[in-house]
This record gives sequence, structure tokens and C-alpha cells, in this order.
Amino acid sequence: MLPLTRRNLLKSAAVGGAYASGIALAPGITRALASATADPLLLEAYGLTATIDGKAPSDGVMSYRTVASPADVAPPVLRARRGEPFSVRFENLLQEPTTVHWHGLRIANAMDGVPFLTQPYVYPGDGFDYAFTPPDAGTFWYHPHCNTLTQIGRGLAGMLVVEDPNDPVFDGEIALNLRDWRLGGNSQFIEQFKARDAAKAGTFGTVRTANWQVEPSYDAPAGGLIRLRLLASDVTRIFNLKLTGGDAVVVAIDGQPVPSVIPLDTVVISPGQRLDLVLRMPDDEGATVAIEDIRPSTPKTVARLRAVGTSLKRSLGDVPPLTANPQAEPDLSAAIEVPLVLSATAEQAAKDSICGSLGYSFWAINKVPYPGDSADPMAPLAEMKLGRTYVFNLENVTPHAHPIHLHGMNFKVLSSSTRKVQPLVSDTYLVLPDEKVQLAVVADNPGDWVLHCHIIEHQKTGMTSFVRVV
Ligand SMILES: [Cu+2]
Repeated sequence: MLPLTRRNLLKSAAVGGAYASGIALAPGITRALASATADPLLLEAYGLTATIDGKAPSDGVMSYRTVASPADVAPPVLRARRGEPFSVRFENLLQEPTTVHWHGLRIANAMDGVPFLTQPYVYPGDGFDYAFTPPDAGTFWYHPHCNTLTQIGRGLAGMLVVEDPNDPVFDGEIALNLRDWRLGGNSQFIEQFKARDAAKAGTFGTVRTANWQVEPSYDAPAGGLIRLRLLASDVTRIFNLKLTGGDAVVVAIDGQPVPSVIPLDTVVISPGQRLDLVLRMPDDEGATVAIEDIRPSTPKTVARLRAVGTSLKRSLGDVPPLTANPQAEPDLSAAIEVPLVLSATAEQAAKDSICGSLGYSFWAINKVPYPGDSADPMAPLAEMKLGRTYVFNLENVTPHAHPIHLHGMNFKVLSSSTRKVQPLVSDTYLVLPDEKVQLAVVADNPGDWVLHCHIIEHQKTGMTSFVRVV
């Protein structure tokens, strides 16, 4: 709980009523209601001790909290509305600098939360006011962009839901934040990465969780349609997800509705990505649906849902497509091509930074490893003219997959050299080994926008750059 001070009481008075209708009903379960207030939401980053592995408390955990969610240890699901102002007073109660990045949101550059590129560090004891109007409805998330491997690794990653007043109403909604933790047998954090793994697929966690719990189970109405919002916030792991015991359709990928619903078989989501499903619960009370990661090397049930009550007898055939978000259509007849080659490197470009250097450069974009989050000037990968269409020719010449994430703008997937792709709009594309992919970007948001691999060890050992839109 927050200490009971006059200041906190005032905060409660300011936002408590507004959020009372939108807070979690049970861990992971939220109602489709949000505050329309433009009053700032107080969001604090803080350190705590929490039991993650179900065995013993872990020290040195980091989380976010709001007045509405002081009792939850995991970061709260924040809720905003498309086209309505949303503002956050962020306060840093950690012992180190941080920032908040709003992943997938096409908002002003000054709100993007990247140290040096878009804002100064938020030092311990300091704060920062974030304010924006989300242009897209969907499932997004928030996380630091400073000392990222440690800060996300220790807990700083939460979901941000942007609602649309036209969103279909389902029988329930469950948000699942999927991530791992690097904990030893004594439940304490172990080294966050190993250099030899950072130079490969990344260093995997030892404890796998959903909403900071090992294999949690949630109740949902039997025979009901449940909106599942999944976030892969892990710093390393790529999931191959499958549901057993129930059927589902995909309604959105990376926050963007798919044009028509897709029956779910298995689906890959990589670090940074989100997936919105509508699940049809079994009819029989007590029957369970398991959400499983079926990667052959690391199979794991990540969460379960248990049917309760008399069957509502809903049908997946009744699930409508979600309302598309407005997107600028690329003008391919006048597109400018940008080569973007992902490679390994031996060049030592990593520089010390209070935002955390891992001390190595293993990766590069167009042969340039990012020097780290330092104040040293660096040329953008491309200077893009506002309003013009660009085609990123993204080529992966490494033997590993890389989820490449672009800040501030979306891209449309045009083609791949190795697989059939849908023309989906997204902020993250998982480029497979030896794949070349064409991504169309309308440069419709001015500023310096980071482009990086969301396997954080890759990001922090060189696979980062930025584009400039002027
Ligand atoms: Cu990568």
C-alpha cells in the first residue's frame, strides 16, 4: 500500500473515483470500461520484494503502480481511449534513472521516452509528464528505454489498453503479460545475460510467468466469448502459442485489427508483440483451456482458463472484425527505398552510459553497431520527408530471428523472400534468418524514431538505430 499521507489522499481523491470502474476485478481480468478523464494518472516506478517463482521472495524486483492498483505487485493494465487525451504524471522511485516508452503508440516524439533522442533521463526522485491522445485503439504496452535489460528483466513492463467506443462487448476480458525471470534456485536474481548467449538467440529466463504468476488459472463464463489480450514482454523469448481445450480466433495483431478474423491454430509472438484473441470457453463447468507455448525445446503451459457457470452457448462465428484504426495508405508509386541489413559485428562500439551498456557489440544495422544510449551524436539511418512513403528493405543475414520494432509509426508488410505474408499493419516484424522483407512506412510523424531489435540483448549490443522524419 502507499503510505497514507495527505499527498496520497489527494491523489486518491483526484483519480480514485474515476478509476473505480476500470480497475482489475481479479488479477488479469478487467472490465471494458475506462475513465474519460484527462486528469493525470500518477504512475510510479518503484523497487520491491515479491514472490515470483511461487517459492520465496525475490529481492530487487521493479514494478509500476498507480493509486488504483497499489495492492497488485505486477504493473497495472492502464486504460485509455482512442482520440481522447491521456496523461500520466510519472515519478521515479527507483535508485536509478529511467524513462517510459509507450510501445506501439503513434504519438508525439517528445512523449516517446527514449533517453537523449526524445527526452532527458528521469533521475531518481524526479518525474516526467507524459500526455498524448492515442490515435489507435488496441493492445499496447509501456516499458523503460533506459538500462532496459535490467529494468524490464526485473519487472518494468505493463499493458496499455486503448479502447474504442465501438469495441464489441464480450463476456469477459483477460489480459496476460507473458514473461520470464532470471532467478536462481534461491529465488534471487542471477546474471541477466551471458555474453555468449547475447551473441546468439539471447539469454533465456529460468522462471516463466503470466501476470507474474507461474501457470495462473482464471475463471471465465462457460460457453462465453472471452477477449484475451496477450503481451510478449519478455526480453528474449519467442512464443509459439496454441490453445488446447477451446477454440479461438485472432482479432488483432500488435494492436491492429486484422481485416477478417483468423481461426487460431498456432501463432508466433516475439518480444514486444501483442496478440488479441477471442476465445470460446468450453460449455461444461470446470473444463479448462490451456494456453501453451509449444516451442519444441521449451514447451510450457503459461496459463489456464476454467469454465464456470451455466453455458452461455455463444458462437465464435458471431465474432465481428474489430474496427480498423485509421492509417495513412502508402504511395508505392513514389516510394523511396531504404536498405536495412541486420548483421553480426565484431566492432566494439559500446560506450558507457548510465542507461546501461552491456559492454559488447555483437550486432549491427547497416554495419553500424549502436554505440549505446549515450549523448554522443550519431547519424540517422535515413532522413525521411514528412508525408512521403518509404520502403524498408529489411534483410536478416544472421542465423537468428530478430523482432524489429519501429517507434512512432506503423509499417505495412508488403512481401517476404521466404514466406507468404499478409499486408498487415504493425510496429514489430519478426525477421527470420535469411529472410528479406519489404515494409512500407508513411513518414507521417516528425522526429527521431528508434528502430531496434526487441530481443533486448541484441538491442543493447548494437542492433539499434534511428530514422529522422522532417
Ligand atoms: Cu535481435
